[in-house]
Amino acid sequence: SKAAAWNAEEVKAELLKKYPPKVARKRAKQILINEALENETPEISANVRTIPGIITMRGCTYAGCKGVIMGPTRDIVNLVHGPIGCSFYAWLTRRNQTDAGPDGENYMNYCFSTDMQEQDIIFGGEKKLAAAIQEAYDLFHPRSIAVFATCPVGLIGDDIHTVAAKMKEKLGDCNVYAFSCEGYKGVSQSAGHHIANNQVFRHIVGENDEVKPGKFKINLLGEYNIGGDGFEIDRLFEKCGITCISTFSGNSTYDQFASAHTADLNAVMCHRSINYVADMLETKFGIPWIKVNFIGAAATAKSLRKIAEYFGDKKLIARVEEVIAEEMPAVEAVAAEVRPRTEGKTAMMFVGGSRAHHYKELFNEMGMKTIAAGYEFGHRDDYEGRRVIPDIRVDADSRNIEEIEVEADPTRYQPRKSPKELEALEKAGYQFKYYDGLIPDMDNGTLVIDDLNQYEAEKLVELIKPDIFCAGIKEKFSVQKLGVPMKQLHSYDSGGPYAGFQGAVNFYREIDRLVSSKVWGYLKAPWQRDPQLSASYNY
Ligand code: CFN
Ligand code: HCA
Repeated sequence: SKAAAWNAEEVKAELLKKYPPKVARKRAKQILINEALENETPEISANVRTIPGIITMRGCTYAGCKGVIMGPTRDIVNLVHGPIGCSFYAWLTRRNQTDAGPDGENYMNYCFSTDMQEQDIIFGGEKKLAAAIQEAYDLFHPRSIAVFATCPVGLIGDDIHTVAAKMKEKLGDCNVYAFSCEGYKGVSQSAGHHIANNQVFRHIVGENDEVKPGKFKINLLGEYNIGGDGFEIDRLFEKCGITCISTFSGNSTYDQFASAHTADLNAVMCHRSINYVADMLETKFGIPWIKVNFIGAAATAKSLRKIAEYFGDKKLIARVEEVIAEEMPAVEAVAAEVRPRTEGKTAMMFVGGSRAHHYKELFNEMGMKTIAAGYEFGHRDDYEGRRVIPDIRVDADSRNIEEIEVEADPTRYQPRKSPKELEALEKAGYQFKYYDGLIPDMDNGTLVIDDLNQYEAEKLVELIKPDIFCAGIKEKFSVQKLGVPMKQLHSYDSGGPYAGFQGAVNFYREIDRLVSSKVWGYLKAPWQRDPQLSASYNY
């Protein structure tokens, strides 16, 4: 392994060297050298604005709301009010998969947009939006139509909520509601998650009180069926005898959201994107939530056990053990097969708001070390694994950006207090929720970097040369051109599923192929490698 050949302090200094002093000071608070085991890692600055001029890896609020949270639901018509590019460039790129069954409704392959033009920007687009809702209704008669605002909608002041309410009333049997998720709001996708959570809770959850059959009823929150992950998790739930009432939101339906309040437990997979729904279900309906992670075979086993323990049913606990015992041998066999080639190799991961942490487990199982990791838009609670349970105002108006900023209130989030201070806070009535966070899980001396940008990504790869680099499409080719294999942990390139037991097997094999390939050594042309050849070409 090349791991020992670099020094974290030097790397950090090198990353900051090119910035003007003010920018360097700000970035320094987002680049940490991990010492979490001694609990001495300084506080990370997260969920803050990207400094203008920096080419961030982040996406926008519209992406977080329409693309991430609402996008994977198959029988809601997701209508984007905006210029066509916002729809076109988000069309099926996330690889969230759907199986509607033989007769099921599925609008996933469609791309619905009002296709705003210059005249709509000047004279207003409300009439065009109402007409588009009517057209979608006439064509498909969907159970529900969701309207999403893009940047210009907020700038010109189209009142999409009033249009949606009027159309809902006019259509009668179709729930129509809107999301003020203009791309420029907030600092990243994260604001869009919050807006989507609030609206889905206000307009859909609780609409269907019908009690579904099943003994152990859960909702799976924060699982989006990327590359079929959700299908593998569903397979395991079924095998164990756990009933999944709703998934937020991979391969989900309107009715699943509407019935979510009939479940007994919420299992939260991606905390960042859906914690607001988890909190609201707890506050309004008394359904508690636990953190799970189905990325990694050990993590999957642990999460299934956690769910069974919550119900405390002897038969369920025994069944879960049976399933684990049945599934693990195949996983362990492949892990043992790849390990001679993967052991000791190094990985870097810069993804979203939970995967940079979740995937560390899978690399661990292959004997690989994560030497640098970070989120694009995680908050401090995602880094530190501890948060105050907020008192959610369920009826707060999500059109108001203030509600999003509630989270920045320092009295609500006290994640890095000493045990004594925490005790005092707990006595004062604050309730904490604890779960695994990225920082406590990283080894000493590794790098934790928030909102990594394109420049720093290339610098990191040049300086440390990891055996594999994981991020998104914007990083894919610049990294590979530096001679380092790159795995997309958003879309999984064309692969997956990587969740659950079968997913772990897929991942081991894929990473083995990538880090063992000799192709990266042939990246330089002969004359670039050999000075003598180079001289003879340059006569
Ligand atoms: S599927 Fe999720 S797991 S929802 Fe979130 S924070 Fe994004 S779209 Mo890309 S891959 Fe990524 Fe996470 Fe949760 Fe995906 S790490 S950035 S907004 N994300
Ligand atoms: C988004 C979606 C994204 C982008 C992935 C990428 C996804 O943030 O808008 O940059 O490759 O997972 O599809 O995160």
